[in-house]
Amino acid sequence: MTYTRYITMSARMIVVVSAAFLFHLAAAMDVPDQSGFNGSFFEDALLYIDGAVDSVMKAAFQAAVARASTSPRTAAIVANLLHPQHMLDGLGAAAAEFYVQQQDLEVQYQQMPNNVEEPPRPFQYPPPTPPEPQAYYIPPANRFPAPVATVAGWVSDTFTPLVHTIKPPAPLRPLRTLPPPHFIALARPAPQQDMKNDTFKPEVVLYDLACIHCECFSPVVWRIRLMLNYKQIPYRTVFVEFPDIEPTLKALGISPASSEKKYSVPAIYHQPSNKYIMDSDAISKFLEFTYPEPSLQLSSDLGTEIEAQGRAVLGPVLSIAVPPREIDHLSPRTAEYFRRTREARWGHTLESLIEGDNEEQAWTAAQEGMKEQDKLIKTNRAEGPFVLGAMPSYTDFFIAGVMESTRIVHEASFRRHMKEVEGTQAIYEACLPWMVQRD
Ligand SMILES: N[C@@H](CCC(=O)N[C@@H](CS)C(=O)NCC(=O)O)C(=O)O
Repeated sequence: MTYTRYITMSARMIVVVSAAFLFHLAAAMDVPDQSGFNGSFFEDALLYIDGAVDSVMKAAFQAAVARASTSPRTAAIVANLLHPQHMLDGLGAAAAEFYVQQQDLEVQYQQMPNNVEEPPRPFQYPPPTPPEPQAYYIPPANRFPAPVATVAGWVSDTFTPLVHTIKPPAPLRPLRTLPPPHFIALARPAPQQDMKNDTFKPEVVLYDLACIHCECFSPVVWRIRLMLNYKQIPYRTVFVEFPDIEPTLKALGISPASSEKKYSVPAIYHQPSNKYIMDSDAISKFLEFTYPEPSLQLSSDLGTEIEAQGRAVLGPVLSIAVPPREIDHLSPRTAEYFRRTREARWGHTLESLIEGDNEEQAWTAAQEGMKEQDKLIKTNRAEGPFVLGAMPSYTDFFIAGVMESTRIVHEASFRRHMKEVEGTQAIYEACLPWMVQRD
């Protein structure tokens, strides 16, 4: 009886131990959890291949491949890449790995996952044509450089394609200050010349004073420019810096009318008559004679009085207000020249002109004169906006030239001038159509 019991117990133990052994064996053959799978796919998969080849268990190998990814599509591709698996049968682990390494990938081009950065490119302007929204990459033979999780996202189409946006550089600052709003509102179709057109033949070259805005800012040159624009004479401009006026005009063979006079702009070259002329008075007479239509009255008693009074009344105010600000509108070389020559001539700094209440005092001192000036300017107001009524004269260009020059250098002085001598506003605005060509 006892023996029978021992035999029975022994048999049960053998069954239990065998079952435990079989379970253990089955567990050993199972694949590890997905959580432990965190490297390049092939490196990790080869661990399973080792086990699979050693035990020659096809099902375990397939399971390893299938569990390599949660994406069925990835599993399908991986299985395809490793096909034909039966070639591994009978190979040792090293030989199997070598075989897998040598396989050509059937998928030649793979979309890059979106966490792979492009190499930085040098700045280019204009920007190069934007690349395709998705970059392509030929993976090295039999190696997936990306972690399986990324590969899974990529083959299952769940990643967002890279979108390259190349930011263009900020637009360049406009060189010129914009004209004031009333300028834009009032300017009528201008006698502007299409210089880009091949048929444009300038008859006049206007030598003008250079400033950093590349536009006319000299009150005297403005008189001639207004006249050229008014008469629609085709011309082009050559801007000359203050220190270059004398050498430039000398080189052209121009000489001042008398030994007291110095080289100055405006100067013109008249191409049809092959003549160089310097000095605004001489130029205005020449232009009126050569281009009589539309005519411009160059002088009148009223005009002469207004110009003389303007010089006497507003001259002192503007010669205080303008030079210290003018320097900000000149190139560095010219600003240095301007400061050196003016300060030597006047015996004080430019800035001292507007120190304290100098400027205010000058405006106050001009009060009575400005009232007189306003009355004179409005003499013929009933007939039109200009000094002589309906038609512009050279005096209007004298006034408008001073105002436009002041506006460019110091807008506050321009506005005050227009407020104190009210009649100037109508003249300035009526001259705006002839201020459109300004360079
Ligand atoms: N008398 C000359 C004077 C013109 C004038 O003063 N021009 C100034 C520029 S607004 C000039 O050229 N200055 C040269 C200098 O200061 O070196 C005219 O009416 O044309």
